[in-house]
Amino acid sequence: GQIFRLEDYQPSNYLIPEVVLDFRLNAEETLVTARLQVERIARAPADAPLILDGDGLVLEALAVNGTEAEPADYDASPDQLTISRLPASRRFELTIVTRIAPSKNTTLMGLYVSSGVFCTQCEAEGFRRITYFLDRPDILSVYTVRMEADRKDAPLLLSNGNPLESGDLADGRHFAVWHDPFPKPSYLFALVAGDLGVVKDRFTTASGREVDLGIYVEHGKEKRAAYAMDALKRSMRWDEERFGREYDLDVFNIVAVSDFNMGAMENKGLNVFNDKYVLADEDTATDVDFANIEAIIAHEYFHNWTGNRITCRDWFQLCLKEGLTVFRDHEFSANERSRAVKRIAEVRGLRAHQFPEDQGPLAHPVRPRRYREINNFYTATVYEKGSEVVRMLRTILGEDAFRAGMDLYFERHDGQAVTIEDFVKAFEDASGRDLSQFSLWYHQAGTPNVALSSRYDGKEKTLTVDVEQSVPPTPSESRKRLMHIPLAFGLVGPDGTDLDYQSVEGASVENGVIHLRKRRHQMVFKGVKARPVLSINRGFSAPVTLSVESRADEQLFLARHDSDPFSRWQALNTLLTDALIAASKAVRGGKKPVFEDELISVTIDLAADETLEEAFRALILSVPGEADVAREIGRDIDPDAIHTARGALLMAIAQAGSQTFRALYERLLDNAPFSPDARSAGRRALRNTLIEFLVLDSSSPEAAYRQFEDADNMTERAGALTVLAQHFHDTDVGRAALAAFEKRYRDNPLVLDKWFQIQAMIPSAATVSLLRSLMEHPHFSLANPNRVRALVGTFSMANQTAFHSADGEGYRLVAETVAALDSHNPQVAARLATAFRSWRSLEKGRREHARKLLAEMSKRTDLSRDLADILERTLA
Ligand code: B3K
Ligand code: ZN
Repeated sequence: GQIFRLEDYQPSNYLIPEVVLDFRLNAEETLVTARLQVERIARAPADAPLILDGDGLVLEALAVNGTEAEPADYDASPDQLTISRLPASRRFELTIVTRIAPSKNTTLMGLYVSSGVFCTQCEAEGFRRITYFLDRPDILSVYTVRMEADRKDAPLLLSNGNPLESGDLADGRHFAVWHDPFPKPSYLFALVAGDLGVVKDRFTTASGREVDLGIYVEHGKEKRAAYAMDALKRSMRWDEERFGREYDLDVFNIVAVSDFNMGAMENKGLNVFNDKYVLADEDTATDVDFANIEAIIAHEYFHNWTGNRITCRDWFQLCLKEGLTVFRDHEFSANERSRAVKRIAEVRGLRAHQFPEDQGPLAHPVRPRRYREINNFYTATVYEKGSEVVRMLRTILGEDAFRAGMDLYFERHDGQAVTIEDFVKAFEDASGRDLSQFSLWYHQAGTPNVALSSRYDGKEKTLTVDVEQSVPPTPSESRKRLMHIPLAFGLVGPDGTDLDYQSVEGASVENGVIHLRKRRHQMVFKGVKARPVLSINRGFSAPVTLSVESRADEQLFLARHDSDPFSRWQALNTLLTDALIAASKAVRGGKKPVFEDELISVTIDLAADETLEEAFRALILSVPGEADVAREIGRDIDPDAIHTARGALLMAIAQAGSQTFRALYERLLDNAPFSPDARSAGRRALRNTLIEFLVLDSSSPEAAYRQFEDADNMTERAGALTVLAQHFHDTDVGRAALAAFEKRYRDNPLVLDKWFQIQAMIPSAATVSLLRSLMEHPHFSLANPNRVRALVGTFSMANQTAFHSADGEGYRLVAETVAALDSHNPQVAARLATAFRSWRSLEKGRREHARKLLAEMSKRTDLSRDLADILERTLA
């Protein structure tokens, strides 16, 4: 297949300043008329052909300046329209008529139908499935969109921008016209037509613009959109206060649809959402759902400036909008909730998703240089590591210079399609600093490692710290350059407060941050009055792995006393991970795993510490997952040994914490009416972690079943059901709970997804056959991405023992699903296939099963470009 390379970028010979689209909407057959004002750029030759992108299109008619084109003057194929003879004048008008079939569109790209509602998804290259176009993000056009449909089926007609006019037509048809005054790339085009309910509100911007807000959902679900509306208004205010960014149209609409390839889409003025990230109330959504809704509503809204007003020159620059916008939504959530808890959750996510990507065959730089299929680059690296890079920029520059850089970026590039170089330059110019070494974070793949050791000299009162950085090789990048790594730190004194020092040499240190720029630094802190414990990479200031030479008692001390809550969690997490690695080794060697008493007691003490917030204590009790331990082991992995080791650790904590946990669980019971706020959610999170220890300690499902029955909210109900399924799935109580849940929520797809998901996580040899029978369930369908992700996605990502079952049956199940999906929805198939990305780090038997299946799959001749690309890179 064709490979696209960054260095091949060429500006287009033609621009399309204006687009008028006309849609005759009909599910089976929709006629699209596009009237394009085209402009040849001054330096292009007059006979330069105009080559428009298409994808599976049928051309009905083509006219140039209103006159039907001669067949000899153009060539139309489903994937391209080449016009070789064009008027001599630099400006002309093209009229293109295409015919498309929305109801047959199973890829969910371009125009399709979801539960009877017409909707579109154009990022990255879906617009070319609607009409022939220069479908690339540096072509910015002003759009006017006219839609015509049956009034009965589609009383609602929405597009980007502001509504212009609407009215009735003959035969029960009607129309509406929308106009978006802001030039935008085609990937931000959207339309929605259907019969939906709405929640309306208003927002007045800082400078007094009145904005009509609408969230459109299936009839009857309006009440469940209230939280999303609240999150939207808070996002709009926050962007004004924090970044000085105001909304710019008279309306802002969000539409929730049930068939969607990802989370949501930031189309200008008309965001389209996976309904999973809109709909919530206490009976149907967990606190995690509420938090995700808040974050994604904010994310898509923030794109209005970082992505829409300033967009990407080409798709290699994807992180320009995604990394930056993730950083902005992280800051928003940190502001609305607990900053420390939010940071820990982010780091856990980064390590669970981005680190394995960066350490496996799919590794790529935050700004890639080549791709075969751009949809495969909406990755944890582009999004989450991209956000970490922006966060480091802020750490290095400080809040004020960072904000000045953002202001300059907005001022300089509003209305443009730009690059990462433009972005970084704005910060260099605003701060006067040289960011060239720092920019390597965008260009170089791989997770850097920092090795550290320190020694204190009591007589001289000096602390000497030796630091060394290294970046491991990644596919097609064997030699790495030295990075600029900002490490926030503290010297924690005997009483737990940070010690001062008089001077430091060997590396530059500013505002509590060490700046590594060389391979090795030997740093000497002078005037350190007592022996400190070094607390390093506070707040996870740099996305690196650490190899710290330190004693377990020093880590325990940090877990108990560090003034940075993130570091306390990190210190404990490091100790627990090390203990689990040792225990897995023991299990594999046929020995019984043992855990240090002190490690167990610090865990329990922190969980019980009433001076700490409940959400933080819940994270303390969420001991590292099986996949976390596997990742740290890194090679020759035996998932069964890890599972046994982790089970033993949970049991050890459960037994030692028995009394404490029982009392705490009762105390946390909240009789107040439900509220989704962070404090209440934290209390529920802690109760949900405790319930697992209670049932383990008592070897009885009873406490969990009681919580399942008594819960007045989904967080506690699903939490209890998860514990029952994990530990008591083959008991009557476990089966009864699963059956009751199914019965109660059978008609609510989003909740039924949780039922599928909870079963997909059951750690048992029988889970593969359970999954096969669930795929025959009347409510299972390969056509609905949420359902596929809930069942098969969860299985492949969150069920280490069953997915990696030693007989290879877990792999087979996923491989078969991928193959079946591919002809239907290649994007979802390719995403599911990335579950195999760490296959080389498994022990020999499993590795061989995975290799065989991957090789078998990649031999098929009918693979989509999406899947072929993932398979090829995974096997390389
Ligand atoms: N920009 C979209 C993602 C589009 C994915 C296309 N395969 C959502 C977001 O990041 O906000
Ligand atoms: Zn985004």
